Amino acid sequence: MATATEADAMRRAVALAARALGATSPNPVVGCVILGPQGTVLGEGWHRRAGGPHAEVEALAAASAAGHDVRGGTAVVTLEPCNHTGRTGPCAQALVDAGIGRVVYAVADPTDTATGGAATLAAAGVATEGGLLEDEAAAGNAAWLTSVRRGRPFVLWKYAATLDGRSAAADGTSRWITSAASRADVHRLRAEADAVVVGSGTLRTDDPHLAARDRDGAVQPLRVVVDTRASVKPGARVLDNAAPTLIAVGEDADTGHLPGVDVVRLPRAGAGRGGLDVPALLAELYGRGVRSVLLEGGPALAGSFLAAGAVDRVVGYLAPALLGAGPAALGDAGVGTIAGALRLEVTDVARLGPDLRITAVPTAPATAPEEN
Ligand code: AOF
Ligand code: ZN
Repeated sequence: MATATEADAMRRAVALAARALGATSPNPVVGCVILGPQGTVLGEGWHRRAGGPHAEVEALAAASAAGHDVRGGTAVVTLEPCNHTGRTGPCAQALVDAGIGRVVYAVADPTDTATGGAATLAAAGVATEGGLLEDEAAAGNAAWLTSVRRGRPFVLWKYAATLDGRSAAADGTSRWITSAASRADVHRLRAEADAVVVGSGTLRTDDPHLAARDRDGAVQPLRVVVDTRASVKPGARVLDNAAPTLIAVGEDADTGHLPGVDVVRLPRAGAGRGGLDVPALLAELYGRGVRSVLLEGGPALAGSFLAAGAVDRVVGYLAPALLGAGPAALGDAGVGTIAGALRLEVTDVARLGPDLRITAVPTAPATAPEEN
């Protein structure tokens, strides 16, 4: 049974892990706290970058740099220590070699490559316990865990709308529906995502930049434009050097005006929908190491993702304003009748300045409606 001190250390480890959100893909975020036999903190660490040292190794190094003897201590870690030699050595063995006496972890490693650390530790005589604050730690790693389970990136659809659900006025103007506080929060979402995806309509009307505002250590997301006919203009802000950019176009699109731009050709969506095939887009992004996608718009693209069962979380920023006319936040999502409504469960409600931020997840696992 884990102690209260270990639970506190796990909460700390979850917070440490979160520091690297958006920076570790295709790897998870992981945090680790090493406790002495009396429960004092000897070292802390977190996984900062894919290919860099794992959290356990960072924490052991921090303890050693501080001159602490970790023998007989406890390692508290958000993910089961890995058992494999990948870009770095196996953490289970590193903990055994350091003389750690007990390991408490939150979430079992779900990958075939790295799993088995707990068994290795137990076989070496290390007391090992899994499942401490599993839900909190899993929530902190939701994008990575979802991507492992589904074999495609985790998708968060974000929109901003008035209380009557409109994202622009009748004349198309949309700046700024929500407050500065909400917009700052969106920059945090961008910094935490591996890729930010928009459609060509949004590009035309807003000419968005889509980079994350400078934040300590933030890795810029890949900016992705779904642009079936390659309508993006060479001077678009999204094509500057602030962050990498990928333009996804149809197989037959003319891209002669986009020399030097990273372009991928994808099949068209089936079943009478416009635009590109969403699963093909996600597969392309997954192949590029993207594990979390922030889908920013517009309404037609969001509808395509929802119709494809490819949205894992919805974050809506609702401004206390009414427009009464103008485009809705969401376009056709393949729902023809009330029985087909995509039902969500609200997981969080927050006030951001004058606005409301509502976070919700699909109640049934995200599958294409056709499959139901
Ligand atoms: C991490 N950081 O702190 C832990 C991980 O690519 P590699 O060789 O670094 O291995 C990545 C895998 O190792 C990862 O998918 C996960 O299963 C396991 N544990 N990974 O990146 C960490 N503890
Ligand atoms: Zn490891």
